[in-house]
Order: sequence, then structure tokens, then C-alpha cells
Amino acid sequence: MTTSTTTLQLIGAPTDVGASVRGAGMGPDALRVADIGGMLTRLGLQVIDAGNLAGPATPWTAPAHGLRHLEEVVAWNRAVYQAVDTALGAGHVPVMMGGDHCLAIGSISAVARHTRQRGKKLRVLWFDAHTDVNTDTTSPSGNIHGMPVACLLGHGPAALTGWSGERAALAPEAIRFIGIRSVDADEKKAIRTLGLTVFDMRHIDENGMRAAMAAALADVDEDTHLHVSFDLDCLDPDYAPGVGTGVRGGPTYREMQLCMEMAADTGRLGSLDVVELNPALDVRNRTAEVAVELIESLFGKSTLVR
Ligand code: 4U7
Ligand code: MN
Ligand code: MN
Ligand code: MN
Repeated sequence: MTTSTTTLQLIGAPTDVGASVRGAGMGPDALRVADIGGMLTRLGLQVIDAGNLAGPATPWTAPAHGLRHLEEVVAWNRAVYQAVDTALGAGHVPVMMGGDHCLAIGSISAVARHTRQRGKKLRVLWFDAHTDVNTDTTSPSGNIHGMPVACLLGHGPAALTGWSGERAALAPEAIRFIGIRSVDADEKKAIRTLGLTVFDMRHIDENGMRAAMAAALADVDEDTHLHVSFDLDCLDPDYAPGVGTGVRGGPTYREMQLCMEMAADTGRLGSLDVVELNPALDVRNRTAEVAVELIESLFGKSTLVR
């Protein structure tokens, strides 16, 4: 629950090691330029900017055994795991600023361990155009930013699974996907086999974002730790052009803002990833500014007048 005594810890993870498009490593600083810290402070929250984590450079090599840059992805995720674990241990709300989405492996593994130790339930909202449930054997690209969900469910390569202390950090019923519109053939099979709950764009068109979000949050209660993993390519690229893997046909600014407001209304937000922002592809930092505005909604700014 975020109140005026809540301390947010901004953790920069400046890497594009899980991607094949360069530029996501500049994400943390673009968010700072868009004044993420000042915005959160003005909302009345305590904010610590822990600066950027360090890790290996991206070698830009071809995938080996279906995995691009595995060693570097492991190193970056170790740093993220440590930082998120430390922030949670101090009672802070970690805001992991990526960087590409492979970093959710370290971030959510730390969150899963923390919630398990405290006997809490974990609910992950995965806002994304993609389901990121590929593995080394199914991925068409070898890019590990397309694999974090599989790894967290215990199905990735050994080096990237089991980080939470259990084989799977997440049970399939702990995660809800919102905004999905690009799913590879083998990912569709995995979704069916694992029984994952996906609010794809067709569902959102037919039922509305409000109904989708209400369903995604249905059984969130006072014992729930809510984690939001926000891939900026969830938004339609008209609103968020600064991403490496944009897909047309996504939620509008206002639909995304409603998602954030509804997540905020639960009062259970405990941790956040903001990932896949690529300033090299952005237009005058617009996507970073949009991200900061949406994060503002997630931490309680409401468009409600009543
Ligand atoms: B992101 C992809 F093939 N599925 O695995 C893949 F379409 O974190 C894209 O959601 C993954 O941005 C996108 O490479 C990863 C591709
Ligand atoms: Mn993603
Ligand atoms: Mn994506
Ligand atoms: Mn992407």
C-alpha cells in the first residue's frame, strides 16, 4: 500500500542485453530527464534514487544455443535481484527502471521470494504487446527479453530459473497479461498448456478495458502484493513511439491510464518494472514523458473529479 510514508526506491538498470535493437539502456536516464523523481515527490511520496546498477556491456553477438548474451543477461539480473531484494528488505517499494524486459527475471524473482517469506499472495500484472513466454527452444529471435515469463514460471534455461528459491517464482494463476497482440505460434501453445490468463486486444475491444482490468484484479485483497511489469510497447506506438519492438493496435493513452488508476485503487502496489523504453527511437522524449504520467496514475494521481 502506498501512503505518504511509503518510500520508493528508483533503481536504474541501463541495459539492452536482452534485446537485438540497441537503445533501451538509455531508458533510466530518459525517465530521469522526464522527472520521474520530482513527479513522485510532488505526489507526496518519499523517493530515493539509488542511481544505476552496473553490469557488462552488450556484446551484440548472435544467439548461442537459442540464447543471445546469456552470460550478460545473468550478470545484469543478479544485480537487479540484489537491488530489489535489498529495497524490499528495507520496506521500500522498488521501481526498477530498465533496460529491457529480461530484467523482470531478477526483479520478480526477488519479489516472489519476499512475498512468499511474508506469507503473502503475489499478483503480477504484465502490461505488454507480447507475452514474453518463449524459451531457448521456441524463441524465433534468441532475445531473452522475449523469455522472462517462461523463466519465472520455471521453464527457461537453467541459468535463468529458480532464482526465487523455488523452481518457479510464479504459478501460472499469479500472472495476468493485458494489451497482448503479438504472440508467436509456440507461445500460443504454452499459453494453452500452462493455462495463462491473457486479456488480449480482441478481448479489450469486445469487453472494454474496464472489464478486463476488473477481471485481472478480481481477487486482489489485503494479503496481496501487486507487482506491475510495464513494458512500454503495451501502448499503441502512436502514443509511445520510443520502443524497439512496437506493434500497432494497442491501448490508447487513456485506456492505459485507466489501467493504472484501477491498479492504484487496489492500494496493494508493492513493486514496479518500467521497461523497454528506447530513447534512441523516441520523439523528443515523448515516450518517457508518457511513461512518467502513467506511473503518476499508478501511484495515485486520479482523473476522478468527484
Ligand atoms: B518484449 C518476440 F519474435 N516474441 O521472442 C521474440 F516477436 O519484452 C518478441 O515484450 C519479444 O518487448 C518482445 O523475440 C519482447 C518476437
Ligand atoms: Mn515485454
Ligand atoms: Mn513487449
Ligand atoms: Mn520490446
